[in-house]
Amino acid sequence: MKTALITGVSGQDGAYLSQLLLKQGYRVVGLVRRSSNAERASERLRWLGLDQDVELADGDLTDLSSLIRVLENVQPEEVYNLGAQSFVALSWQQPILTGEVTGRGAFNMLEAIRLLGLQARFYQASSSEMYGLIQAPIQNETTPFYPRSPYAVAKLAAHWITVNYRESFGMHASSGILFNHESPLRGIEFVTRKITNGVARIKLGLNEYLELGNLEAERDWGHARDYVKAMWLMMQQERPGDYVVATGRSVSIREFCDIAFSHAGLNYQDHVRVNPAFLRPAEVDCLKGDAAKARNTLGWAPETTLEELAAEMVEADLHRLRANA
Ligand code: NDP
Ligand code: GDR
Repeated sequence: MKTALITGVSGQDGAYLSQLLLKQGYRVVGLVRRSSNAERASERLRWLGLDQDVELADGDLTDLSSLIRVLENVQPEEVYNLGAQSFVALSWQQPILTGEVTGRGAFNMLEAIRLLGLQARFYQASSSEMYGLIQAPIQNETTPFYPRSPYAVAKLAAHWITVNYRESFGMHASSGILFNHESPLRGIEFVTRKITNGVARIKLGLNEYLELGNLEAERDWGHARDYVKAMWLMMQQERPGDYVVATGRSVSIREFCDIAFSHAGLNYQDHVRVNPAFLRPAEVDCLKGDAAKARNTLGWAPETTLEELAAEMVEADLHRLRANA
């Protein structure tokens, strides 16, 4: 039985990755930071019915000693570094914390593995945000990066230290450059979930309007359940590497509103208002990924359409609100 350690296990991807690894027969240990409400750490795992199956270990990406202790105890064969301050908009409010967790956290984890002499394979959750001010209309592994937020700058440092430890120390360290991926377990502050939750609230008569920022930004959105498969596949390769994971279809926030509101029989134009408070100091206007390398080398392809994803998210939000009524 293989053992995997997942940082960020309480987040969206941590939950879906746990599900996938448990199905493959892994022992899954998740790193969680101490909270005054321990229940919250397992909330997403509980949604997937996995809270009894994932072991939790206390630690924090900013605390090297805790990472060393956990790695020493757990002795994982695979380490998935998903932990981050992952909300781009917040990274302008808390740039230093974002640098510490999202950037230096990866340095800490790689260094902990190296200091202990573990043979563990390492996955870094890199991001399409690193392309920022895009240098090519469709982005692949060779497209130059141009980060546009403190978050993206931190992710770029984490990405390059992963490449560097691979090249310097021969570590099996891979970096997945994942484009936006969503699900019913997406945090409510991210735009897709904010929209699907808004649709559900409007449908149930709890609100009349939804306030958003830039409706013209375009994103290449996939389903988190599909994307965690790509992470696992990277770790099963004989050689480590960097892979873009994307659908190749890019859609504006406005179009996503149209899809999500239409699913509930509503017209988004009657309910969406623009509030400049949600605009960002620097925007990433358009992202569209070319996942040919993942398709050809890993045999990976997305399985869920954007319409299916939006429908699943709206239905889940309706269900949640009705259950809490
Ligand atoms: P989430 O925001 O849902 O989850 C982030 C996780 O990181 C949470 O479990 C959080 O714990 C944990 N975390 C935060 N700070 C620390 C810390 N100091 N020490 C340890 N853990 C910490 O993110 P996603 O699941 O959506 O994304 C997973 C990873 O993939 C992130 O690194 C993200 O930046 C990256 N990514 C995501 C994409 C997406 O579209 N979803 C696309 C590309 C990259 P807590 O619950 O305690 O807050
Ligand atoms: P992003 O996701 O910044 O791409 O980062 P988010 O959903 O926050 O924003 C996507 C786009 O929507 C626009 N937008 C709004 N965004 C939010 N959150 N709220 C709004 O009201 C709103 N209105 C318009 C944004 O300006 C932006 O253009 C996500 C995170 O998961 C990162 O961790 C990850 O690395 C990248 O995806 C790939």
